[in-house]
Amino acid sequence: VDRRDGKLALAHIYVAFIALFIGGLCGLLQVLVRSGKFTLPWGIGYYQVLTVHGVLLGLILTTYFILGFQIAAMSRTSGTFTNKQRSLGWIGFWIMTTGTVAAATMVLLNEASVLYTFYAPLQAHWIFYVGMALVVVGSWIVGLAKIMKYREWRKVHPGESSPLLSFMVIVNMAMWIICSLGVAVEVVFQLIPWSLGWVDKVDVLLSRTLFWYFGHPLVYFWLLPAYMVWYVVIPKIIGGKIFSDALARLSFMLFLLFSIPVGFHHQLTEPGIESFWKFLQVVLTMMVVIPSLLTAFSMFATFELRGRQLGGKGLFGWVKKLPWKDARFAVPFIGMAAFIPAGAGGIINASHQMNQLIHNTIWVTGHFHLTVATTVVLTFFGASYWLLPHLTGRVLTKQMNKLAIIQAIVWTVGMSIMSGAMHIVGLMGAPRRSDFSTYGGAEQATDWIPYQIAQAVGGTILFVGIILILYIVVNLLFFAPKGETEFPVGEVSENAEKTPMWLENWKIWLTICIALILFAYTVPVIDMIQNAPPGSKGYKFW
Ligand code: HAS
Repeated sequence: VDRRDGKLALAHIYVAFIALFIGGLCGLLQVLVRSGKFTLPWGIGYYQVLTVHGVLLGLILTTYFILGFQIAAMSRTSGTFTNKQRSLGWIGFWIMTTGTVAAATMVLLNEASVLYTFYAPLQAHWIFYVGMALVVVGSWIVGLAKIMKYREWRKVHPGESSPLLSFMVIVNMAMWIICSLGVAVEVVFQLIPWSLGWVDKVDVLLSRTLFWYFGHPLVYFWLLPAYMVWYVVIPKIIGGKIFSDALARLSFMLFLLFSIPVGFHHQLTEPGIESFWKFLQVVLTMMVVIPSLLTAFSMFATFELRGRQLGGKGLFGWVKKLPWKDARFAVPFIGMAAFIPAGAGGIINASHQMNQLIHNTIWVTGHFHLTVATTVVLTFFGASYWLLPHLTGRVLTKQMNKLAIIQAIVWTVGMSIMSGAMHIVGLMGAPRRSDFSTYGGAEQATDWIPYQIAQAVGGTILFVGIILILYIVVNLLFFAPKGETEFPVGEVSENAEKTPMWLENWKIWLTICIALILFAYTVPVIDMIQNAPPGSKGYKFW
């Protein structure tokens, strides 16, 4: 990666790890409060801390790390950014960072304790919403730079498939741009006018719908960079080949199609949406499971082929041949393994009837700590072990490699305890997002306490994991020995079929994507606007 592009990528990654530190600290405070054995000092509120935790880890750490990783990936596979493209990247970065500082300041001042989902009826200071809007607009500008780079590559190479990693970056970015339009509309037309007092009321159902139109694809915006590492980088690290370029592209395109028109599976218990539309979106949710199953198949195939090439015999003998001592492989692998129960939990959530049982319980929190906070985050950590030294011109020492594996083990132990306890106690009815550990002295709540203490134990172990990763990151950024580290990019197996060009025909895919969104949302949104509660239609913008 060109040094100037590397600087831009690194700027994003710095912000990501600062967010990890502050957000992680707030996570520790939260599990301690929920254990019922600890009270926050100086009048700090539970929801204030929960908002810092969710916004910094769910929105800031992820978005910054992903944008930084994508810049490096584009530069590595499509060539150095032009000065104009790089300048756009920097403009976007600074707009996002201004927004982040503005929003974070409001949350820290307790003027925006509205949680990371920030839909109505909880209301924040208008500066928080403007800050979040700047984060989104800034990210679009960074995205534009990547799209320009991609178009330039395709112009110079007519009739050729683009480099796989660049293609994946563009699918990831397209998904982000299309879905963040929903939250942008919510913020600009509902939340900002409302928080400024220009309108008295907003339609809460519409606000939640616009948020979840964004909020579900958001989780795949987090997942796809992890899949980029699994599909493209891991085969190279283990000395194997990419199983199939076409399968990888198909799986990414299926994500683009099916990740957006599914927001209602977060609103299955909500009145005001007809059950037909909920059913339709549940069906589409089951469709979005398919590209993950394709990915699982592809990963197993890659591992088995390589293990057997190295002499692994019998049904599972090849497993032993994989490079378990290499943190660049072992750490993301733990993330993959975690995705098996995590994904199964997701399918339970999406099943309309079972959703009645788990909705708004801490089971959901357990689910997303396995998906985003284990599968995705451990893959990002694993990627950092080659990406950071590659960008800083350093090397990961043997000692740091060992520490990285210990870090992943600490994370796995902490997360298994914390997320396991969340899943179990969620089934016992313990609500999420509640600091009322004793639930007004209700008898049922006494059964929850041991699990909440287990969450505190797991959360504390996880915080040790955060200290360890930050130690390794600081080492890789500033102190590790100088040297060359490779940005690993795998080659496609010679046995794979040639990638058909229609997989990169954006006209077809974007048309289907928009048609599915219109099909899933037009009628229910018109219904919502027509049936909006009295007074909430009074704003000038609809
Ligand atoms: Fe989810 C709620 C459904 C995936 C994140 N999800 C959330 C929330 C978050 C989140 C943050 O339908 C909470 C939002 C809030 O604050 O309210 N989720 C699903 C489904 C999937 C799914 C069907 N979620 C994710 C991913 C996330 C994420 C990924 C983040 C990155 N989720 C829901 C639903 C809700 C929900 C409902 C709302 C619940 C409610 O009522 O509030 C699927 O995409 C999952 C498919 C995955 C698989 C697994 C494939 C396995 C692979 C690994 C292979 C392993 C290998 C290694 C090769 C089918 C690819 C081998 C290793 C060995 C050891 C053998």
